[in-house]
Amino acid sequence: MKFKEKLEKIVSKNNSLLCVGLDIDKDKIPNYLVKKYKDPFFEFNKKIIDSTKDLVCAYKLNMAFYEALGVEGFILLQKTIKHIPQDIIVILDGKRNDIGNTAKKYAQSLFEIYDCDAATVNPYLGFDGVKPFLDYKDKCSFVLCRTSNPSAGEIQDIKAKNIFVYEKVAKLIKEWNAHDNCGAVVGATYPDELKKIRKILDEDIPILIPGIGAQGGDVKKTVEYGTNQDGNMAIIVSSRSIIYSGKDIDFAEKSKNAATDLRDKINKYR
Ligand code: OMP
Repeated sequence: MKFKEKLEKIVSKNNSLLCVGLDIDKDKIPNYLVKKYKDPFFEFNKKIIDSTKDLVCAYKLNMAFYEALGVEGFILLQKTIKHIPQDIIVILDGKRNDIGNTAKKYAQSLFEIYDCDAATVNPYLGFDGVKPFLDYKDKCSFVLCRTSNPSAGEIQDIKAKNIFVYEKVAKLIKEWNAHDNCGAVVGATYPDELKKIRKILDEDIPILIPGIGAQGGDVKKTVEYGTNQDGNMAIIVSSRSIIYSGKDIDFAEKSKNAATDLRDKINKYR
């Protein structure tokens, strides 16, 4: 099944644009898990997935948090992906890229070994670095367009030939979308830029929008500016504010409540 077909199905089934970020952090997971289980990280992810799977359209796993665990992290990544129900989108966030020959190996690892539905991709090297990802026509490559961090403007706000770098990237994403499998990453912390980027992109190009919750992005503006006219094609990410909302035995219940609140708030503005 093609990525966008899968996305539309799960958005409609769970009535949700919410993506929960499974950014596992050994300093933040409840202590009782570490004491009680042999594999506390998997227990954590499993419980979060089981309690939120009816509330999300996607899970995003940022590879940094897994790679920081060493070899065990790779096993955890695979086990976690296998535990996610088949009809929910899995996004692997590695912000990968390199020269074409190397990017091909990154794409192979993400899309074949881990078998994710989508990946985040860095556009800095231009098309030949992005093409190996786009060659996987059933998958989606979300290209960094306007990132959510405080220093984002240092490079992305440079104006060349009268347009900002992030606007140029948005135009390139349109060009790179020949197989209907390219998306944009735009931070919720930059609503004005999000509005401009949605206008540049076709109605049909999905935008992955992190920055809600811990980074303080505005939900109303994110939904109003980031979705298309039907209130779709935006995947709105929150990680820490959902998965670390509880510290004790009831952490999964607390995450479920936080995910429900955010899903409903997003739907209010769709
Ligand atoms: P929280 O701030 O905890 O909700 O996590 C946000 C997640 O989205 C992290 O995995 C970030 O690395 C990721 N992210 C951003 O925060 N900003 C960006 O501009 C891009 C990403 C991303 O590509 O997902």
